[in-house]
Amino acid sequence: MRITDVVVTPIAFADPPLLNSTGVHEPLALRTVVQLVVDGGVVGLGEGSGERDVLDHLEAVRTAIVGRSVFETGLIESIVFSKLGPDVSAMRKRRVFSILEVACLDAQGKLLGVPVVDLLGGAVRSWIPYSAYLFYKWAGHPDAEPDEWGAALDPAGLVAQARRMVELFGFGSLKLKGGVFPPDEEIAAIRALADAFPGLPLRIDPNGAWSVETSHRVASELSGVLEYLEDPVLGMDAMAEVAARASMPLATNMCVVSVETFAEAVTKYPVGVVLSDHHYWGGLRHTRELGALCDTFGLAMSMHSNSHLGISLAAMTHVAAATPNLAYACDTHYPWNRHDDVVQPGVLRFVDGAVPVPTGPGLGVELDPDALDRLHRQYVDSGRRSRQDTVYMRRVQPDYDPTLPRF
Ligand code: GKR
Ligand code: MG
Repeated sequence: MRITDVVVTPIAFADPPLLNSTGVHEPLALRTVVQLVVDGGVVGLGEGSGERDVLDHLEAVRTAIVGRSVFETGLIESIVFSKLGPDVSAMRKRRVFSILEVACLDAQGKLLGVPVVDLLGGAVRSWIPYSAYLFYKWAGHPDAEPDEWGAALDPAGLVAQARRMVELFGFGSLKLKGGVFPPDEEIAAIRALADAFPGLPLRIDPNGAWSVETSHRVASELSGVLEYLEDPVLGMDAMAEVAARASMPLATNMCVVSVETFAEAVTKYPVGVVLSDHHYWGGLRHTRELGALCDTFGLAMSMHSNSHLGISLAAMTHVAAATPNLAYACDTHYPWNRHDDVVQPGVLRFVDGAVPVPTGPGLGVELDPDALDRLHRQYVDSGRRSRQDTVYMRRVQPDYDPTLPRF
């Protein structure tokens, strides 16, 4: 059960031109895959951000982790925290540790012959509902053919995108990434979705693109239409001001993002729903603990996502299965990136918008070494080392200003 090697592989995979409040997704998204090699031949898998600093930090802790047992996740966490030193923030350390923790839990499950969810306290549900993650988008990347999804730049385009998402994956709730067009256009889009999909819960997330005043107005116009309103404004105080007058709960993955900010949240109550994300809450066990904290303080839980592949989807599914109050349908970008996955097809599938909790040992997914190689070569050849939505947007619209709030 000793770790004999930590293999870190940065990858780049195809991503459509999805618009958000800071620009647009580039043709390639970056991720890191970690293979934790254990003596006896078991390999634990982890996936996380592909940003340069994460790779550097993994490299910095790699040799200190070799030789430890995969069951010593507490010790590995303290190694990561002490090795990375005081100049690296706790949040950045948690991002690094989470990749290693998932790989350790995958290896533990494989050694014991049990699924990861059993190492987190066992499954309270066996299927995890996800929501359709709708984006305004261009038909294709500049200078490229239109992609399989086509354009979605107005209410009709978003309704068509939602229909395809629901047809392909059966989603039972819809989330719109907003903060792209003036709020009245986005209100019209939500209304069009409500008309086209009566009864389906709806959410909008402008990632802090609105002022407090605009948020009050949108919240009042969409009263009775939204399941929750996610991050309309930036900052805990502004969120609390909007929350005080909104009829629907506010939700966040931007102002309650750590134990430190959680403490502030329970005095200011900026949100009713915390979006967990094991990638930055420090792994699956800390996410499970966040569930207990939310329960204690009367907050509901949902789950945040960023562009990701199947190792992360498996990890998200296991932790959601083990967290009783993670009851809202989780976010996932997976439908946008699924063609380039690094795991073998079959285990991860959507039926009626839900993913069955894998039952095989560990995460229950298997690496596809050819896909990993191909995506790693793509990473090397692309020369891309960080996500730059604003820079990419400026190639098309040179005067694009990402300053928030915009509306
Ligand atoms: O993929 O453009 C995107 C999203 O805006 C993502 O970066 C956010 O982190 O999905 C996320 C969110 O809920 O804020
Ligand atoms: Mg969000």
